[in-house]
Formats: sequence, structure tokens, C-alpha cells
Amino acid sequence: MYTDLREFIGILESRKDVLNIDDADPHLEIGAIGVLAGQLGENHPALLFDRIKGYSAGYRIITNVVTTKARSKLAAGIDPDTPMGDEVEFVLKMLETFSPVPPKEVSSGPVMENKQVGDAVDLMKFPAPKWHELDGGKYLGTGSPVFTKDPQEDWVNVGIYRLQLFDKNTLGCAINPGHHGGIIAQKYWEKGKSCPVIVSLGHDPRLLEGAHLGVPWGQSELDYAGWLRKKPVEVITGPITGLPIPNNSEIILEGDIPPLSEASVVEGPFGESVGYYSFESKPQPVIRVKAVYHRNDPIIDGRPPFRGLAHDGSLPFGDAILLQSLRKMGFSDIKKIGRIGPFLVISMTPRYPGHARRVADFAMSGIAGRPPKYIVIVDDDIDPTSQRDVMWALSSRVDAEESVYLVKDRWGSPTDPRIPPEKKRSGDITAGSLIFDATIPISWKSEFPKPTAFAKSALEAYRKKWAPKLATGASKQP
Ligand SMILES: Cc1cc2nc3c(=O)[nH]c(=O)nc-3n(C[C@H](O)[C@H](O)[C@H](O)COP(=O)(O)O)c2cc1C
Ligand SMILES: [Mn+2]
Repeated sequence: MYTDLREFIGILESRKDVLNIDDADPHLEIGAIGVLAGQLGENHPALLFDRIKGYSAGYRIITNVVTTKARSKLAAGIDPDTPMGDEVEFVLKMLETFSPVPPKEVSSGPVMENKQVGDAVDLMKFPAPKWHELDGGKYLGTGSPVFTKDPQEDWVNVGIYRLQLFDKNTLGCAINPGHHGGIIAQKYWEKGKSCPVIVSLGHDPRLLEGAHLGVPWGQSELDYAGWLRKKPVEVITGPITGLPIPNNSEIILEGDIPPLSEASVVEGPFGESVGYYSFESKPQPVIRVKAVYHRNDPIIDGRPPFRGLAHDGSLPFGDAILLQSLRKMGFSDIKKIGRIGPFLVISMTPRYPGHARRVADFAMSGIAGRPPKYIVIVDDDIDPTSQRDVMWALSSRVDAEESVYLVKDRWGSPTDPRIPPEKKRSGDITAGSLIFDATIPISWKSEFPKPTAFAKSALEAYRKKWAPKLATGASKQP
């Protein structure tokens, strides 16, 4: 496979899956080109920007890294030509092979080719786009893993938090409540200390992928990145922080996050992954950058959330963890999980009245992510990844009075545009969800009208006999 971002890009080049773009403006134009590329559909290329307006040639940005299935697979360490079949089941099988692959310490690496320390630090040299029109400023980090170490428990956390550029050595850092990086920083602040950090701005995509798996508290995302890479992440000990620095990263920042009372910036707003400016601009902690290390001609991983495109990859890791958890809890009759727009759809074989609702309630608690807005439970004859099947079940097996349930006050997201501003400001990010039980009512299943259908074997026989004839008719279509 590959060992770093450049070899990854090399593979994309050999697959004609990356486009080199020169002379674009980081003020909105780079963002717009990323959006336009996405509009070309599932097979659009990644974009490698060079000679960016206002910056030295060689200081590059790659965007649309994992916005297609093929590149998402590559980024997760899966050969893009491998057929996946049932994607959730495929990813679950992969997750079941997990065992921690801890990082390996080394003494040097290409990231140390260039150094800026202390007063020499100048973040302004690196291209920082304004991605969307109403963004509050320029963002240097959008796909930027941030490393912190728990002060008591001594393990290294890696989470991706966006970084707004304020001056030559100051970044605003937006960490959502509940994310481990924020909890760790708080522990330092409670002792009046600043929290040491490492930031990677460009990297082996599996570093970011490992950090995005929803790794539980207490476990290092570096062990997950190593597992995805099938070999340890090689790290140098940071001279200032003692934190691990991936030696093949493109750009590494070393510094600290002082307590919010000591330094803060009004960060944002930023076009969020939900497609709105739904997260109020407010004082956020800063990263004070004390050293920068970078490769020659460095490449930044640009991952703003372009509406409708997956900046975090399009493989169903969260749903695979849900399926795994359902089975672990003893729900053995779960067949398949799918997504149709905003609906999480679970197909199963209900065995007793209330069975389907139990499964929905478990999924509604939010496993590997926030609870969905809509859950649909369907019978095992319905393919939860087929829009036609799911809409048919919803239109024929649901009674609006009896089989739709409103779940109030469930855990929501700070970026949900539908939570009123006043409520959000008070710190309340709860919201409502709906459960649709679209399974045939089990208590009178035998009397439920039979669907119009043919026996599978009979239909197959007719297909063999008539398919050639039908194909000639189809070819006459305009
Ligand atoms: C491309 C990308 C950008 C992200 N940006 C942010 C962000 O700005 N703030 C944030 O809190 N989480 C962001 N996330 C989500 C977190 O990084 C993710 O939930 C991570 O698992 C949190 O890890 P932690 O709990 O160890 O801190 C982003 C994720 C991705 C993939
Ligand atoms: Mn974590």
C-alpha cells in the first residue's frame, strides 16, 4: 500500500484520481472549486492545489480527499477494488480484527526537514483558505488531528478540531463539549497549567481515520491508526512538549493551550458539516504555537465540510459499531443496517410484540455517535439500503397513530440548525426524534395482506426464459 500522504497521492495519480490545480485564490475560490468538483458526482477527483495565490509555490493543499467511496476505502487501508457487498457487515468484520498497534519511537524523519522555533514561527507562510462565504476567517486546520496527553492517566489522545488562523503563532481551536481533547485540556487548566499540544496539518490519511473512529476514553487513537496502517505510526518525541510527532507528517505544530481565562479568541462562524452556520461564534481556547516542523513543499489536508460531501469519509464505521453492539446485547435477529437520507434503517425478524421497539430504543440511545433523528425498523424481507423497499414499507406497514413514536429530549448536536438559539445558548442541545415501526404487526401477522410477489425460484426460471427477449425491448429505449 503506502506509508505517507505523498505515496497516497501517488496512488491517486496512478488511478487518475487527483487533479493538479495551479494559481487558485484561497479566498473562497479553493472552497468553490472543491464544491464544484463534488457536483461532478461519485467519481470526482481529489484536488491538489499549488502556487496558491499569495503563497510560495510548493506550499500546497489537498481537498476532497475522502469524498468518494474509492478514496474512503484507500484512506481506511482497504484496497479500493475490493468489493464490499453489505458495507456495514464488511466494516464490522474489519473492526473485529482490531488489536492495538502502538506507535514506534524513531529519532528522525522528513517532517524535520524545516524548523521554525520561537520568534521564527510564522504560520502566515502556510495557505489558510476562507472556505465558505460567511466563514469568520481563514482556517489553517480543517482536517487537523490534535494530540494531547491525559495528565494523570498518561495516554495520548488524538481528535480532529478545526483551527482558525489569528496571527503568526495563534490559532483558535473549536472543541465540541464531550470530546476527549477538551476534557484533557480542562484537567490542565484546573491546575492553572497550559495543556501541551501537537497538531498535524497534513498526514497519512489513516492517522485522521484512526482519530475519527469514535475511540473510547482511555485508548489512544494512535494505536488505531497503527492498526489501519498494519504497521506502527513512527513518532519522534516533541522537543518542547514530549508528545509524539508522526515523523512522516507534512507539517507539525508544537505548542500549548492556555486556560480560557488567560487567552481566548472569538472563533467562527464556520460552515458546519450539517450545511449551515449553526454553531454560534463564541470565545474559544487558543493554541500558542512555539515551533513548526515541516517537509519541503508541504501539503495541508483540507477537509472543510462541503455540503453533501463526506469530509470524514463515506464508510459506515458508526453503523458497524451499532450493529456489533446490538448483536453483543443479544439482539440476534438483526439482519442488516442501512441509511436512506436522514433515516437509520434496521431490518430484523421480529419474534414477539415490542421486539422491534426494543431494538429502536437501543439504537436511539446513540451508539458510536449521536442518536439519529429518524429510525425505521423494517422486516427482514425489506432491504434497508434500498430506497424503494424502505418507502414501500413505510407506506404500507406503518399506521401513523399506532406505529410512530416521538422520543423527546434525546441527546442532540450543538450544530443542529433546528434547535432554537435561546435553548442552545442555555447549554441545552436536546431535541426530538421519531421511531417508525414499519414491521408487520406481529399479533395479527397471519392476517396481514399477502404482498404481491412470485416465488423466488419461479421468478428465476421466468427470468432465464424471458430475459433475452426483454433485453431487446430495453435497447430500443431512447
Ligand atoms: C474532518 C473532521 C473535522 C472535524 N472537526 C471538528 C471540530 O472542529 N471540532 C470538534 O469538536 N470535532 C470535530 N470533528 C469530530 C472529532 O474530531 C471526532 O468526533 C473525534 O472522534 C473526537 O475525538 P476525541 O473524543 O478523542 O476528542 C471533526 C472530525 C472530522 C473527521
Ligand atoms: Mn479520544
